[in-house]
Amino acid sequence: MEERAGLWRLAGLVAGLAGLATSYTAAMVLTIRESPVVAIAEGVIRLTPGPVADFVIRFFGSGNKALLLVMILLIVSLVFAALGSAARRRWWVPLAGYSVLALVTAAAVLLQRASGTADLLPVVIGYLTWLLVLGLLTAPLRRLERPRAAQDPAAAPVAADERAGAHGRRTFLVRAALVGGAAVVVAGAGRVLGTGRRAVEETRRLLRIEGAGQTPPPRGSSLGVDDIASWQTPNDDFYQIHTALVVPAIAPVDWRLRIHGMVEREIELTYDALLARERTEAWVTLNCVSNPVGGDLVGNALWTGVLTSELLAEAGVLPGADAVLQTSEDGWTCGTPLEALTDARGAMLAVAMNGEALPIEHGFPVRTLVPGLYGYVSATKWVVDLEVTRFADFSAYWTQRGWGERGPVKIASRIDVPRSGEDVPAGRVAFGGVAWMQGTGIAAVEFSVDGGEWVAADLGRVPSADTWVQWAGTTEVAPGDHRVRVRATDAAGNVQTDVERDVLPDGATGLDEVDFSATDTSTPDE
Ligand SMILES: Nc1nc2c(c(=O)[nH]1)N[C@H]1C(S)=C(S)[C@@H](COP(=O)(O)O)O[C@H]1N2
Ligand SMILES: [Mo]
Repeated sequence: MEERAGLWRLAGLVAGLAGLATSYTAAMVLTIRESPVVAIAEGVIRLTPGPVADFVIRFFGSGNKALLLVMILLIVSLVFAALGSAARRRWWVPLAGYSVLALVTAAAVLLQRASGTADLLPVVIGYLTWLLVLGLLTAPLRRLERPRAAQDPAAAPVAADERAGAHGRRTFLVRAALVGGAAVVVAGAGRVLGTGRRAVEETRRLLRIEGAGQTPPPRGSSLGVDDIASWQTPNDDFYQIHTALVVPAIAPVDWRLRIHGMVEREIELTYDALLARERTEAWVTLNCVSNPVGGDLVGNALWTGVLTSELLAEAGVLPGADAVLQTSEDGWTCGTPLEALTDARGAMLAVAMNGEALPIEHGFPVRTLVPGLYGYVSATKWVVDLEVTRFADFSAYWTQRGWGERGPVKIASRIDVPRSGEDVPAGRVAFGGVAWMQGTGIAAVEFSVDGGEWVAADLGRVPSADTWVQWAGTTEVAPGDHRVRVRATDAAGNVQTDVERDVLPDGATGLDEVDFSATDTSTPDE
């Protein structure tokens, strides 16, 4: 019966490794920075006491991470085999074991910098693979285990029993081989996806864009109120919107931009040629047309790049053109009014974001950025082609799907403080948030509690009309439940409308409002 015990262990091992393979490849497909096993390795490194870690790192040189991975793989392999073996007697042991492993891994993933709940998907996929494969592999084994004594000895002669046993064993081995083979293929696919990206990630990390990041946020841009979105959005916190499931990993040496169409002369640019040109740098707020009132698909960053107006002037735009059809490496398109790319607003081909080379998710190595337009008509990530043309002659990705052809931003303001449902002490209550109208600028922000008078808020300082502005103010609030609303007025005197419109087709309107309650905290007189 020793051989049979071995089969159970093998079942556990194959199921375990299959789960690692699917979770690894899921992480690569979702371009999560690293796979769950690496997250565990990093967690181990983080939790290892300093002197021990120092020793390990010095002892194994730079190979320590690989070694740690191999050690983790060996240990979990033993655990997997043990779980398979335990499944023979008690089906719930592997279930419990997988659950503990998944939870530990989930914790390790969440410990990583800038991870979100989506990063847990590979863990879930691995967990499901474990359960599925173990069930698949142990089913034939379980049939082998049926106690013979319970059966009628006459009905199950020894020869037939042995034949059934051989059959069950064969079924098991075939399944184990198929699953093992599939796991190798899946892991291999993940590796191909992963290495391309890792190489680009490494290139990007080592890249220094000379002169980028020299424009600090203006003094006074932050009002110093806790919980208002920070005036400068860090790259890791900047919202991401893209249709690509696997984002393009483009090495700068492979990048080319073609400017063509209704121009006197076509231009083809390499990354080096682009970097060799004179650069511009500006703080610009970028927002998504799908951002609902009060939503967070908006961020403010320092962008460094080359003015599109200069490139288009060099190409020589022909009369009659009114649009530029932009195409990204992944085939996404948008149509941008020609004027927005040639006027003085400072539209650029951006190479850096907050002083660093663009993060891959934000369009590395080059993206477009146009102040005053929603991202879906302007901010092409991984941009590779600019065709000067006419709106009448094409229709771009989102326009084909019912969104507006031109996408000028709309004036907006948001309440960050207090949070929805927050309980604050009654009396003087602090309110605050952000407001934006790129291209025009924000002149005033007011808030009103329970439909009462509009209270003017203080505004943070801004370097131009193209960024959001922080606002904050206080007013007396009595104990009880309340609702605060906010509205902005732009520098042209337009007051934000309270008419509510959906994001489709060209951006939401309406006023942000937050419900909160105020509690009497004054000490009653004795
Ligand atoms: N290649 C590509 N570029 C794209 C998109 C996309 O789906 N693919 N989405 C656009 C949209 S809708 C927005 S709002 C901005 C978001 O840019 P971000 O992800 O850097 O915040 O990118 C734009 N550029
Ligand atoms: Mo968007």
